[in-house]
Amino acid sequence: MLGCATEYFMWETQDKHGFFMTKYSEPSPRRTNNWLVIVFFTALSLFVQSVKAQTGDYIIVYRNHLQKQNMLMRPTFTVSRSFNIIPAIAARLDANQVKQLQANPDVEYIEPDYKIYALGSIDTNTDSSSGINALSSSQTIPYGVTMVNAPAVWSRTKGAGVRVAVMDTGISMYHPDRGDVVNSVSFATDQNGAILSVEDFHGHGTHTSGTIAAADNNIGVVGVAPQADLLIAKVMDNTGSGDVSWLISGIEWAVDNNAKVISMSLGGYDYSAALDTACSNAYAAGVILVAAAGNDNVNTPLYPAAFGSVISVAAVDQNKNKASFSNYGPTIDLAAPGVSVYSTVPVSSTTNADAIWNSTSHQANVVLGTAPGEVGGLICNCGLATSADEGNTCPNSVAGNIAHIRRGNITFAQKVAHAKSKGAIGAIISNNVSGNFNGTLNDGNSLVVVSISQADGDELQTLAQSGITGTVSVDANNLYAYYSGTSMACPHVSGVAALIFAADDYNITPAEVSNILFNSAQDLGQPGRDDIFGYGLVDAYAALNLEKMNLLAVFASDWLQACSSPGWCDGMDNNQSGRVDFVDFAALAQDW
Ligand SMILES: [Ca+2]
Ligand SMILES: [Ca+2]
Repeated sequence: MLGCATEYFMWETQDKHGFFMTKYSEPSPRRTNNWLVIVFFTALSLFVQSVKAQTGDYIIVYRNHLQKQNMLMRPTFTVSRSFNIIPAIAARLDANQVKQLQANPDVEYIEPDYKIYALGSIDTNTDSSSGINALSSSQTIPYGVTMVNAPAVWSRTKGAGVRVAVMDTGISMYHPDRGDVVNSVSFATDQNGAILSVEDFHGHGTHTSGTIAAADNNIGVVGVAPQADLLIAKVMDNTGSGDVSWLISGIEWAVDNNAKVISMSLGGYDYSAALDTACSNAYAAGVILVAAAGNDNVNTPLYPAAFGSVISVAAVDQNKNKASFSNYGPTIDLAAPGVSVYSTVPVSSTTNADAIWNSTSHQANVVLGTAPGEVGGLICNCGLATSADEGNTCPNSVAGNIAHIRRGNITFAQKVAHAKSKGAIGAIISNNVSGNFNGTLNDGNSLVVVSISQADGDELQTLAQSGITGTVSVDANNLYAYYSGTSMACPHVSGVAALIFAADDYNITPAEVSNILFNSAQDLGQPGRDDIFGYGLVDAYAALNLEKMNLLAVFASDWLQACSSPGWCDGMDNNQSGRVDFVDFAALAQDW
């Protein structure tokens, strides 16, 4: 919901852009302002009441950074996370600690560390058997990318140089159609507090990232802004949920890494004042924030989408009708395709894997985090691949060949990292107990890696001693899938925002980008802004045209200003009006 913030910045925009913005702007900011104030205070009183002292995870917001720093120098509890974007920390507190902090005059407020959720999932109504082979098919443009008119502007820009930060479940680092990831980080932890890898074992983050920036090559799909630079922040775990504190860390990291767009296909119904402030501060720092409106077909604000500093995106289907699940209401800003959206997904545990030697297929399972593909060569025994002794080290001959590794002692990721360091192109991990198993490379890996049973491993161990060749494969047929949700609508808007930033040759502000997005959207449903589609369907082509007009308006006003100085525009009164005016400018601008 970009309401009050838009209005505040609108005055600047009008000054700068003159008639263009005033002509197109039609916000109803008073109503949304009041609404926001009511929500804010209702939520404030709710959480003040709800923080009854009990052990749990909290966000503690100090009155300023100095007071937070003072506390950090002599903490009375374990701090799990400290923020710079807001003067706050996250911590697990018991009842007494909560009471003490609530009475501390340095503390502005304490709120529970609420949960956030991924807002999209595999569309089971769509035939997944139409999955294309990433490595052999030609590239298709998903319907949503076409519906938002992205291909119509690709001759002008594909988003190059603009950093889009994706707050999600991570990304499949070794997807062959992955966009350009310039930096990545994980703020998600497991139940023991250990940081999870950025590798996406859920699928949601790889899917939303693909809609923004899947590579424009000759395979798979293509994103809205295929040359945008992706910043990947893992703020949800491999079940698709996370904590508000993880998201605040992700937003802070995105701002620190010069993101222009933050894409948030996630949310929850609990109002977090800390997250609200973090989003406002990111917006003030020059970042445009986009989020999914929610999938419950209700008129209920979902956060972060409903914050004043965030663009809330509802979902439409292939016919531009409201998606049956899409939330609605006064906080909706824009609509975008969110039903049966085709995009990239990681190799899943149900993907076909194979290990072949002696011309025989042996039962093999995918080791999650593997690269897809097929590799062949000599199979070399690496023992446990711990590099502790010669028997547990890959031989140099593994370079360009396949490592056979026994399970045990260290993680699969460590084993495969060792094999990779010796030049292996694939790996087979055999069980150390009876039967087959499913493993996960918790940091992802670029090798093709499968697992086999202990019995097959014993056979392979013996054969490899005297030299044997084989192949290892992980199917590349299921690297794309149809998902539905407002999570799928959100990245279409994020991608178009990136295209606007990339097309702009002056320092455009987030407020100007949102104005352009709203005023260029295709109106749907009731005329004008409405509670189902907001300002309408996001439209890259119309947005870039409007951006160009705004640019001309800025030049025109600067130019006319300069012409008021004596001697500056002598001889430019082409229409003989007695002064240099807009008509003269328009004639001049025709040649630009
Ligand atoms: Ca592609
Ligand atoms: Ca409308």
